[in-house]
Amino acid sequence: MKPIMKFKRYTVTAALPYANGPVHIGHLAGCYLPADIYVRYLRSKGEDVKFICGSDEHGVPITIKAKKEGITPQQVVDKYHKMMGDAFKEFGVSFDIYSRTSSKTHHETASDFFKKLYDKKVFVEEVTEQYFDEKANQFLADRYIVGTCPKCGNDNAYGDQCEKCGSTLNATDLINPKSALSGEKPVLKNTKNWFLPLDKMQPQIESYIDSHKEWKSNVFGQCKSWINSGLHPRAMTRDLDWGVKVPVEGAEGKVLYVWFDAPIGYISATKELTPDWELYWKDKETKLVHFIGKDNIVFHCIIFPAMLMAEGSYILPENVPANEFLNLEGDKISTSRNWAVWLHEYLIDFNDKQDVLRYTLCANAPESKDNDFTWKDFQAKNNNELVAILGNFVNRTLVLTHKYYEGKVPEALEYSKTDLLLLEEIVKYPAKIAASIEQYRFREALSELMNLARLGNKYLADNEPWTLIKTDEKRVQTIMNLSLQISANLTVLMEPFLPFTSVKLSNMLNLNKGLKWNDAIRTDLLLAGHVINTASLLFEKIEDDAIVAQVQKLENSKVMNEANTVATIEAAKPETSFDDFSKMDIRIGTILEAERVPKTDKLLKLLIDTGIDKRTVVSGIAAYYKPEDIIGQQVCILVNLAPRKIKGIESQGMILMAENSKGELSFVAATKETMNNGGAVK
Ligand code: B3M
Ligand code: ZN
Repeated sequence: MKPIMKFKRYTVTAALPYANGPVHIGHLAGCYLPADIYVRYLRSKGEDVKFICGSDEHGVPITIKAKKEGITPQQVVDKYHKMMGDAFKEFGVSFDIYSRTSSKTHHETASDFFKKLYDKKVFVEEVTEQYFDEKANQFLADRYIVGTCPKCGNDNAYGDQCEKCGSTLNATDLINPKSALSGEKPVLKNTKNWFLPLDKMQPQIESYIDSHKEWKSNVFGQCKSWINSGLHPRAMTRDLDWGVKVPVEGAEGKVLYVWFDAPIGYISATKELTPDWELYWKDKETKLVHFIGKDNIVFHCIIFPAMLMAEGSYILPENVPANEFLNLEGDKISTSRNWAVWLHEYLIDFNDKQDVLRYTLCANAPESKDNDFTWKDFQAKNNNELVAILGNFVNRTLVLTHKYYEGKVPEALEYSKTDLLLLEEIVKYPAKIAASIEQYRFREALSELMNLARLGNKYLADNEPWTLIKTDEKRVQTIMNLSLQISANLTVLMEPFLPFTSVKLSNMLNLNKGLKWNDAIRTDLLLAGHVINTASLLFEKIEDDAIVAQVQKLENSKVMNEANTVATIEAAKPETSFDDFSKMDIRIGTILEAERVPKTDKLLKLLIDTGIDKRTVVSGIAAYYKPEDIIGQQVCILVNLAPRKIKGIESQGMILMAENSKGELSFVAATKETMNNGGAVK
């Protein structure tokens, strides 16, 4: 175990999102919300902290989006940078700066960083064969290539990463690579690039990772598995025209690899924020923490630290609390399929309910495994927890205070035994919640916060001040005083999680605005005689129709998607000559027999009368037709296809099928029953 180090200051970053689309709940739950809770907590503890973020405006995701929308990459990033920044602000994500990697400071910082490594001869300069799309006349970096992952067989792996198994890849590792631009098979062509020799740095990187056994097990485990399979040199430059120009001679037409420039974005943003930026990046007493999603682990735990080590003057990340993914109603969140809850749309539908979403996403955060967001659960969390527990407790407390004492905090006269036990419990919460937050266990922290509200609720229910008021007014004063103290402590402790509600409650209680985390170990934040303000509800019940509307909205995107899928039928295959086509001998035949091929789902064995002979054909139509339904069916059959063994049966031809608009296969045949077998199809 490492000695627990006390840090003087904190640099906390949240992954720089690609500026190629609006922000959805998956982003928020993945890293921005936990990072914000962590930072708000640190600020409340009085720590010196800088919270850094900005848009990642380079890389292929941007240029692909630009191509799709028919606008320039600059127009793409301008549009989404603003939109993302606004969404974060509206949800209370309290960055000290939200910058962008297209800024001048960033271009200079990234360029200087590269130059420094270049001058230190860190890079290995190498001419390698890279994929080139001859049709598009350009080299294909990373996401411009798709193919089959050599590790897990996923057919949609990118040239730099497989999102299914999380492996980092080089484009040449992909099986059956295809250009994302033209769909063509790319060719290999020579080009010079600069590589970070991760292989040579492996011992250093390994001992760095090994010194962080306290990291979350998903993070540590992934790092170990990469290291164990051996690190490879990785190109830090790309043949592209969008990005930070490579600042050395002989690098025309090349830019820095986006995963080289993007993490430096954290540094550039800090530079823009404060002239003291070096303290936040180079002082050993600074704790550097990166909040990210799981697909970014290798870049933050291995590649970026390797860059920092090679540079030499920077501190290394102290922790990288990565979350897993959040799904939506049982399906992967997807921008292209519009399967998402967009923050800007949520705000239109649930005006002023940012904290309800923050609460649900935190309570359900994918901290140790992928998790699911459902609208039903959102409603339940609001109605059964926020309204029924936290809201109910606070509301009863404030309403009774107004009713019995005209809004003046009553004095606690004499504590009963249960009061004393309660007081003992209350003061434990700041440390309990803090311990969970400091270990990046935000769900646990939030449930502790709710336990404090539960405690208050139970206290009111057990003591029934509304009954006692008739018989023991003095006792009621103490009960109400204690309930008010719990409300005040809740105001302080909820702030990282529910900042909007905290402000609202603080105003209702007319609390001193400068209260800090450790003030919540006191039980006298509200002095007797202090006057509180009018009470209003902290949370409102969400009715079924609002939830049904959201589910319907998602259903609509599903329907739209299906419609689109049919509309975007695969691109036509390359041209074929008439001569080639006319070589095919297609006849009309009739199915005489049909049976399933054992141990397969798709195959039927057919006996077909072709007019010239009777032959066996194996056909993959079992999903669409039952054998007994197709006896007598006329079909088009290609009779001069070379025979082929399928599941041990020799198939002597192929029947022609076509896809209908629902994507199902149907027969291509003359409908007139008078058509004779053997008739050639012309
Ligand atoms: N833009 C990937 C992403 O948005 C990337 C993160 C950069 S952090 C330096 O998932
Ligand atoms: Zn894979």
